[in-house]
Amino acid sequence: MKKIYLLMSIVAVVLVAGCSSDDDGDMGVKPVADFSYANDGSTFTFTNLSENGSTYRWDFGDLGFISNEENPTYTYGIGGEILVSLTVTNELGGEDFISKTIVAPEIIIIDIEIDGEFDDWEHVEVAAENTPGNGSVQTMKIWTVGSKVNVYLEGNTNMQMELVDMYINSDGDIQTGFLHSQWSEGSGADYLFEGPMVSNGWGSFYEHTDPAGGWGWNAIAGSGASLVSSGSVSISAEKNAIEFSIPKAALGSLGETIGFAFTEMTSGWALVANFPEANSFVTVEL
Ligand SMILES: [Ca+2]
Ligand SMILES: [Ca+2]
Repeated sequence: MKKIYLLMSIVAVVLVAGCSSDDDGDMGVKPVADFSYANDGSTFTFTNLSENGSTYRWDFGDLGFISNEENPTYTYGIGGEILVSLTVTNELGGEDFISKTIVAPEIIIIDIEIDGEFDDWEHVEVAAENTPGNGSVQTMKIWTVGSKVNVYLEGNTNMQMELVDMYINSDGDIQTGFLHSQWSEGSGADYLFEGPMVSNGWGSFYEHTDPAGGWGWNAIAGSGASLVSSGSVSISAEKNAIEFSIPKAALGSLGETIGFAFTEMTSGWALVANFPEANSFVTVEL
């Protein structure tokens, strides 16, 4: 028995010596993995700080996306804490590995539905506001991604939208269309919607016709139904809100921006208020 133990011990010593010899000699100088990163929104630029490496393998931590570039740039489709790993290998197969946790911005998906629920507007930025307490409409948001122009209006309880003249500068040019004195620093309304701001009311879109910028409009037959609206909804004791959409296809040849202004009236055509109180249309990019 003693002989067997002795033999096993000698084999073990030889094996350990053999492994040690491979690490030091055959794998070359051991690489050291390291990296830094910077981001612009969801796009991250990774800077490789590794030493003694010749090939690199990045695992971006979002299931399945890898890169062998030395200094990759990667745009995440997810947000939150993500574990990024880099494996560095030298020419002889020696390798090192490092992981770092990055934080990608939350991905916000905006999907507007005209349903009288207004949570879908939470992440859309405000396009225009009145001085608190003035007028009827007080806040406007516009979302133009997709095939429709979606609009959210929030107002005090004066905002009923029983009757509205909604002016739209759809070609982005404030010199073309109706030049409205109320918004003297920029109007150029190529379209007008006149009627109650409810879906399928008697309202209609009108196309501007007077080349001199005066009050000249042609009704577009059957166009009122293309305005899809929630109607004015009470959201608190002091506030009403409304959301509506207009198909982009209903607004002729669009420019790079679109501008809006409103004159709200009672059902008896008495003025309630104009929006915005600024003297040019509320304008956003398309
Ligand atoms: Ca909604
Ligand atoms: Ca215009």
